[in-house]
Amino acid sequence: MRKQSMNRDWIATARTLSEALPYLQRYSGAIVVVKFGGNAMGDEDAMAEFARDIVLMRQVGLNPVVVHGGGPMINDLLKRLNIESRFVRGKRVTDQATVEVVEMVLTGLVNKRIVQAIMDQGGRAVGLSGKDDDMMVCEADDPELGFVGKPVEMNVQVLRDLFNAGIIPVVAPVATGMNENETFNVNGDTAAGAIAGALKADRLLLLTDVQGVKNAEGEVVTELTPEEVIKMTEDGVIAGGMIPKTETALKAIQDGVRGVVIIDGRVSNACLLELFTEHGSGSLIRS
Ligand code: X2W
Repeated sequence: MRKQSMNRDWIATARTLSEALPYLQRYSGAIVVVKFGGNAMGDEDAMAEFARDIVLMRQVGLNPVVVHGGGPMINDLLKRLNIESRFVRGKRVTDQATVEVVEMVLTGLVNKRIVQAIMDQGGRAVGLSGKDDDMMVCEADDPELGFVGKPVEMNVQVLRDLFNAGIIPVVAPVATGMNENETFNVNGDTAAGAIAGALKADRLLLLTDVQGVKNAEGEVVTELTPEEVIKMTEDGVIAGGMIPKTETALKAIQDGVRGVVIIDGRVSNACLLELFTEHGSGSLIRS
C-alpha cells in the first residue's frame, strides 16, 4: 500500500536516486569486475547485501562480474581433513591434495553460495571457474608453490555471452593448465585482475577488509596514479598485504582496465557508494 506521509527519509531517498542519475549514465553498459574476498563475505546478511548491490548494478545497465576468493573456507576444510597449509608471499603452497580441496571449496561451496545469494535477490547468476570454456589458462607461478597458477592465456568470450543474456557471471579462481588434466589454484586478486584486463573493464573493485591505500600519515589516499603507487611502494609506505593488491592494480591498468578501486568491503553498500555517489570510497588508482 502507498503511504501518504512524506517524512524526510523518503524525500532523502528520492533525492539520492535523483542525484545518482549522472553516475548511472556514466556507467551505463560499463563492465565492472568485483573481487569478493573470503574475509569480506561475513555472515548471511553481508552476503545478501553484497548480492543486492550486484543485482542493482545489473538492473541499471552495468555488466558486473563477480570473481571470488574463499581462503578462510579453504582453511576450514583443510583443517577438518588434517592437511597442513602454509602461505609463501601471500600465496598458498598447493600440493595435489590441497588443490583438490581448493577446487571443491571454491567451485562448489563458495561459488554456489554467491550464485544462490544473487538469485535470492532476483538476479540471474551462473557460476564458472577458469576451467569453463578455457577462460583462464595458467602455468606454474613458482616451483616452490606447487599448483599455484599464473594466468597466461585468457578467453573471456563466455563472459560477454553471459552479459548479452542478462546473466551475472560468478567466477571461482581455479584454472586449467597447458597440459591435460592440470588444475591450478589462483590467488583471487590475481584472477580478478586477469579477467578485468582481458575484458578491458571500466572498473575493477577490490573489496578488502581495509579502508584503502594509506599514506605515510596513515590517511586513506582517495586517488593515485600508477607512478605514485610505485613510489609509495619503493618508500615502504605501501607494504605487507597491500602489495599484492596494488601489484594486481598496476598490472590490470597496464592491460587496459580504466580504473582500479581498493575499497573496504565491510562498509554497507560499498560498491554502490563507490560507483553511484560523489563520495566514492577507498582508493582509486588510474593513469
Ligand atoms: C587462494 C585462493 C582463494 C583466495 C587460496 O588458496 O587461499 C592462492 O593463495 P581470498 O579469500 O580472496 O584470500 N589461492 C594461490 O584468493 O581467497
